[in-house]
Amino acid sequence: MSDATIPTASVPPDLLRVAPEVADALAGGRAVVALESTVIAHGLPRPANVEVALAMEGAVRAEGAVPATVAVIDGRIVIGLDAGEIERLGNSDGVLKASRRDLAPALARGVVAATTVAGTLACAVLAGVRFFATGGIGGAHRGAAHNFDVSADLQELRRAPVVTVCAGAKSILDLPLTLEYLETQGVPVIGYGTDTLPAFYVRDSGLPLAHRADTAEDVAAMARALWSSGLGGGMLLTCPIPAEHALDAAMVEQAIARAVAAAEVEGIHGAATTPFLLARVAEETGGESVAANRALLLNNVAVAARCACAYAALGRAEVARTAR
Ligand code: PSU
Ligand code: MN
Repeated sequence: MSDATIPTASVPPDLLRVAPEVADALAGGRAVVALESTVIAHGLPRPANVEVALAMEGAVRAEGAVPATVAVIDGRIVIGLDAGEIERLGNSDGVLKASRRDLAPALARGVVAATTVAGTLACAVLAGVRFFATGGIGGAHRGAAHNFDVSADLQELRRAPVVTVCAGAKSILDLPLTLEYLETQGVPVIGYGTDTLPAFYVRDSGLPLAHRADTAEDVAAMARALWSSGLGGGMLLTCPIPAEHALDAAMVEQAIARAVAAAEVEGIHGAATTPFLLARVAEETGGESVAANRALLLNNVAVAARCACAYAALGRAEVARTAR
């Protein structure tokens, strides 16, 4: 497979550290799954955040892949945090939320920063990681047609040659507009065992998707087609929350409507918008939303790990073929 990874050797070690286990797996063509850290620092309440982050790593390992949680630690991109670093991110106050635009300043200033979907993708590419799991992506916010609030996640999904696995997006966003934007950018959006876009706590947004995949092997074949053909870029795999953990759609919609109204009253905008809305929705829905969030994250990381393993197996088959 013509799957050249960008050599990390070209990045000075004071800017990038790849955990030895992750580097070994990548060098050996084995499955690695990147995990983001904004969900730890800004997306989930304490103490669930650290527990869930460690459980996600365990779930990746249980499927035979190597987890690589990504963040900026003291001015250095780290691909594969250790448990102490995950606890530090989860329990420190004032951790920066780093999208792509924030990475270089965070590195230069030597700070600790949690990476968003966009930030994590940008960093994962430096190490050659091809699979990434998260909960919900950022997207076009309600009112985006007027306020231009479209997450940099959508640009990075186009740019990074990575399969991102998520549970769709919360309807704190304008989901139809988010899908339009991804279509314009040419990002394949794939339903995993579904024909419609999942909406995070809710299995079905009612919005049809152009493509679906039913197995990890299906996804691996699409990833190979995307990258080995030279088409390039990323792919978004959307997995519905497991049915037993899904929340009532009307209850979620009411909570989100109240959160969006509160953001307007309080004049929240820019990078603060998503963390504000997430915290309000969590308050409004109580512990139920945290349990649902945990369940969908664990489901997504397991799916991502199975897809990464299937893709690694394709690579081994190709090597065996060409060696014959
Ligand atoms: N949506 C969620 N949970 C999250 C996020 C979004 O349901 O934790 C986080 C992700 O890290 C995502 C980021 O990349 O918020 C998007 O922020 P912004 O809209 O400012 O780009
Ligand atoms: Mn924004």
